Amino acid sequence: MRHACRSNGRTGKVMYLVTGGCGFIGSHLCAALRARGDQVRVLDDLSTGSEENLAPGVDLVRGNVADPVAVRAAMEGVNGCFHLAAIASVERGVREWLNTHQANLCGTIGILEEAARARGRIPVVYASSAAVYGDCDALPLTEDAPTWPLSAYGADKLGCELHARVAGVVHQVPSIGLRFFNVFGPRQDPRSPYSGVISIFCDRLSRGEPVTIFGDGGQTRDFVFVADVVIAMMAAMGQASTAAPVLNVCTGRPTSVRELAAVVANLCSTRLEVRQQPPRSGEIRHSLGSPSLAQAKLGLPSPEGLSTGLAQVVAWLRAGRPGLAPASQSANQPADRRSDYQPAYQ
Ligand code: NAD
Ligand code: UD2
Repeated sequence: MRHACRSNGRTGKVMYLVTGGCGFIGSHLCAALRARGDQVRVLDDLSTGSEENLAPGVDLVRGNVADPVAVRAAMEGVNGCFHLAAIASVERGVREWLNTHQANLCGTIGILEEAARARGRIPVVYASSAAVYGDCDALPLTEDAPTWPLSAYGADKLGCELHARVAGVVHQVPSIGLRFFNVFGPRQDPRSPYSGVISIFCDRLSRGEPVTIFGDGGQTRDFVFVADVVIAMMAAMGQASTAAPVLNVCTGRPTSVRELAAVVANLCSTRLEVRQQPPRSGEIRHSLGSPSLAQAKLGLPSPEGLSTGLAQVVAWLRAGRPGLAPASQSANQPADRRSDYQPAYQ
């Protein structure tokens, strides 16, 4: 279905800017936007993302989201912006405090400032994180829970929410922030030291290798499948407002790391061999969100079950990880590998 543009008095097809569109979540969003007939431009510096992730027909502007000149060029003529570009790693925020701050908070302010310059104001849907909550005891976390981040990454994501509010009040920029919990799915690179536990476990167990569990494995997470995150982002664009709302994107279902390992081993038909290591320092024991407000505001369907999502990750790994460039030869990867994997929402 093609969407005629009704916003900002423009006519014609809708054009969206997706920052970070070459990354894990952004590439799925671009594919879904293209599948419904939207025009898509991506601003990405390819620092962790890969051009091979991009769906056909997406325009790539290679640049830094913290560079106002690059942002201005990328925002030209768009009807909305999905802002995902960030250094999505708590650990890197520890080691590169100022550098990650520039990408994660200054980059967001740059997007909001440019959105304010457009005559009709450009609506912005941006990625926040469950990291804004820190270690909060009252579970499941609702959006009105106290925000007390424990990391520079979480502090910057909370800063994004505060600046989005300022953008709404002072500059009339409509926005909406989505607090993603632990997102998983195909194209999350298991070789990255910052990758999520699901991609690591699926990678190891699909090859019959042991997995490492930090601590006793009783810690729990709210794992949300990437296709559900894409659905939430697309629905959120219509709900951007100058009140700058924020919503959780989660399932409300806890899964322990030990349970996860067992489910993945079963899916891979392999014996589970666990190597135990001490708990990671500063780690949250339980992270669980309430999806109720987002479901009500965005009209979201029930989230995908964990096993269904896991099966797609394992299928993607077995297909040779299409879309992810081989570690040392990203420029040589054949472009037609992109079409080997079709996400469920297409
Ligand atoms: P990712 O690393 O796969 O994608 C990030 C993309 O942004 C990459 O393509 C990277 O090249 C690009 N990028 C990084 N810095 C940039 C810069 N300065 N200028 C331009 N492009 C830049 O990460 P992801 O998991 O897809 O995360 C997407 C967003 O969702 C991020 O904002 C992240 O903080 C947020 N988030 C992710 C999770 C998760 O579980 N994956 C959880 C909470 C929030
Ligand atoms: C997630 C996000 C992080 C930040 C944080 C906020 C990812 C990848 N990271 O960190 O960016 O938003 O939430 O709270 O989404 N584990 C193992 N073995 C492994 C790998 C991990 O036991 O090989 C454990 C790990 O100790 C943790 C759990 O699995 O208890 C989840 O780890 P993670 O790195 O996937 O995500 P998390 O919640 O630490």
